[in-house]
Amino acid sequence: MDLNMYCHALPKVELHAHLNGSLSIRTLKKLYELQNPDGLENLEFKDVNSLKESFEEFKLAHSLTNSPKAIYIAACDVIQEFAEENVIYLELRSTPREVEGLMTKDEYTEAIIKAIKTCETKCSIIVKYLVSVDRRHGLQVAEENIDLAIELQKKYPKYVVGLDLSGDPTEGDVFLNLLEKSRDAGLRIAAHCAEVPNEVEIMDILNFRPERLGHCVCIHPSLNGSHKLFQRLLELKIPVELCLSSNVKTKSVPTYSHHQFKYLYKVGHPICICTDDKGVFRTTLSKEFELVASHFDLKNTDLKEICKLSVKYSFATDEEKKCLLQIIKNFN
Ligand code: 6MZ
Repeated sequence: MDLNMYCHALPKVELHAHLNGSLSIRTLKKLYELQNPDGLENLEFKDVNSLKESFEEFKLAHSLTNSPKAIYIAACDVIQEFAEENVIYLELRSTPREVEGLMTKDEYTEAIIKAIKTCETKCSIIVKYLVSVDRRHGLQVAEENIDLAIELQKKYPKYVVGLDLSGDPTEGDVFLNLLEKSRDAGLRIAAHCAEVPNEVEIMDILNFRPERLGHCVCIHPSLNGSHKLFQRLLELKIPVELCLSSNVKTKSVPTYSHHQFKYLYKVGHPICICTDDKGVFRTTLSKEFELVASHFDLKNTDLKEICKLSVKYSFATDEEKKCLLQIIKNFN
């Protein structure tokens, strides 16, 4: 089997996918038609070349996912697309959003849960929801979303398993004190960390010890980090969600071969491979595995091992982990 076929067929685990960044062009067009039944299509899809441009792209998705129906369609499509490329476990994250007159935050999150329930019966995939807190939206909104996440977890413990701290890393704050509250309530925390250089903030996030970290670009000294930060990350052994296309396309790292994957993988630090925003970065999880294999000379058995370890770092239950591991082990 060639690399392309192997990466597609491999049963994979996706731990870092933002709903509105994961919408395919097909889904965006479908949502546009829902909003404009008689209108001519007026959509423009640009390739992003910086972190700022990626945040501009989310605005298009947000303008189209402005009702519970649109969120439901979006979430169903994203889950189905991951399932079609043999993702067997998906943690989908999304920021609860209200749209005046059209949708409340409760309706937003309920639409995601409904989509997960629909797809769980139709596709062979386990899906969990991480409630996102956008650092740009300020303390009050963060508190509101954390309270909502705690309530949702009580109502849907099978599906709502964690909190994601995300948003434009050049803006806002990281609300670590508030996150403590969700941790006390039993929610696991996946925090974006070091997408841009900021030694003090990065050290604060590391010392908070989230269950998982996203990106961790500017930690290694060769990528605008420092020995101190890199040593601290290694010492803490927190699993890192690595998103190669996202980091290269936003120019957070200069090329694939410069990616922090090489430093972390070499020393055996826990990592997993993820898409981040498969729509915005025009990728798939299979492609991300191919990129890792081709740029860092990994064998099929190494890729399979990464999938097994990703199960370990996931927020699945012990029983689910056992089943997922069995599926991966049986794959040849
Ligand atoms: C930080 C990101 C991100 O929540 O509306 N998001 N936050 N860094 C990134 N790297 C490129 N990619 C996505 O999905 C879109 C939201 O996810 C976060 C941003 O807050 C973005 O608005 P949802 O489903």
